[in-house]
Amino acid sequence: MTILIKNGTVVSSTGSYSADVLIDGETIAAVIAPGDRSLGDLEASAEKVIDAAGKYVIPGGVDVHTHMELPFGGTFASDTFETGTRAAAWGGTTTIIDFAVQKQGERVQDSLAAWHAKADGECAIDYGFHQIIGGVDDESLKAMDELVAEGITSFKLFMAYPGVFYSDDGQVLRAMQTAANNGSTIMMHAENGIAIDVLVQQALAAGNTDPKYHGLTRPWETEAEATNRAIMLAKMTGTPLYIVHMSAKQAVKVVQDARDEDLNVFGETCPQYLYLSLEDHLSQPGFEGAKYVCSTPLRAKAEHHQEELWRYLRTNDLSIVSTDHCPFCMKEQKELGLGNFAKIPNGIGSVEHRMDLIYQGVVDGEITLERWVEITATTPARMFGLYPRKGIIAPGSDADVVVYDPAARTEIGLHKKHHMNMDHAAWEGFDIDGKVDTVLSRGKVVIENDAYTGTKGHGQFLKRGMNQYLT
Ligand code: DUC
Ligand code: ZN
Ligand code: ZN
Repeated sequence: MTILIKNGTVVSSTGSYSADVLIDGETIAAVIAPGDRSLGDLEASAEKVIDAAGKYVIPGGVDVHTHMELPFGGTFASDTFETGTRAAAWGGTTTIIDFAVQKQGERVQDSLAAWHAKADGECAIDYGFHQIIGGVDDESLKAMDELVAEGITSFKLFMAYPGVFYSDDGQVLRAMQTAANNGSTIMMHAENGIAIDVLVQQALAAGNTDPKYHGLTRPWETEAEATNRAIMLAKMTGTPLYIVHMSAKQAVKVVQDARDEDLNVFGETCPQYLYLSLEDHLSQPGFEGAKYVCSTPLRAKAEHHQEELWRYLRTNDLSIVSTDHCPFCMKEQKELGLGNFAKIPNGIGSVEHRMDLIYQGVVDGEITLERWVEITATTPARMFGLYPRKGIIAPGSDADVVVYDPAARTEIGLHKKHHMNMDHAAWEGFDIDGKVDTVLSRGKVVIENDAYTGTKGHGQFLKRGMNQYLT
């Protein structure tokens, strides 16, 4: 099918310009200047014409941090690959990278096969995998080399969650040495889990069981310390290091210092850390704060982390905004932690809202239009070996395209209106100046006229190349 998107403003990470976009089958065939004499013929021959007058035409969002069906705390994240990728499409995200999870004693290859079994044939949009290594040993290290050949080029380790996903410093070092050798990127959940566990036990012993104590027992020092330790270990090995879901300004300062030393260290943050806080959300009365339990935790508004995170997005010390989408229902899931905050499953659902929430940063003057595209699509694609197939509107790239209407509004909060498999909305009350109008995934219209027109199984598995930012 040929589709012409005409009269729009194409936005890339480097500039915005008036152009028409011609799609032939699954890829972009041409980006055409207005007034080009061939346009009339192309319009006449296109099987479908989308008028994007007054709207932005951007590459589909690339969310490199999601957890569909993640096993956590005795339950599973409530979105399946089917429901989660459909919700992503509604929000203008056309690629996700999810995390396959290997636990101690399990073969890495088996865990990857289990993730393929969950996702293959289910997704509305394209998807790839990172691999979590929860049990670093000789066998799993060897498997890392094998996975690189299968297009899994990034591995996540945890300095938190002792007894579950945790790796000690020696294990981290060995995994980093392996990554340095095979060219892959280490992703790090940087929190000092050993110290956190002591604070958690002390809080519970003192009778402090409410959700807000989740945040109070994970102070910013635990994030900054682990971030520094991860960077030092990475420096010893020469591996590229990507710190996930950063929320503390002091931790990002450590990343900034490493980047100023020309180290291949990269920082990611998420919408929840840019908008939600310990005081206004995690400390809500009763058990309401459970909706906002995630790790790293929401930080104190009074300490001005949010303003600093936006600033670090401008200076590129934070390079990417992903979601860490990890939804749990209140009923029977978050409720597992009634009377004990440590048992509340960690995670917030946002995969549908990321593009809108970060566009609000453009409206608010925090970032430029081009930076919005860069941190939500272009850089994620380059960081994780998908560029220029994803992350840009250019001839030859996949026709993953979003027509975004800056004149419309999105009431993202209402839980009956969103499409994630949750019984509540963590973003209740958030209204955005902008709206996803039309979404194409590899040339197929998946969202149009406020309706989902995609299909389960359209999304393909993406074998990824290497990080393209390495010096
Ligand atoms: N943090 C979360 O909030 N959820 C899943 C795992 C994690 O690291
Ligand atoms: Zn994490
Ligand atoms: Zn995560």
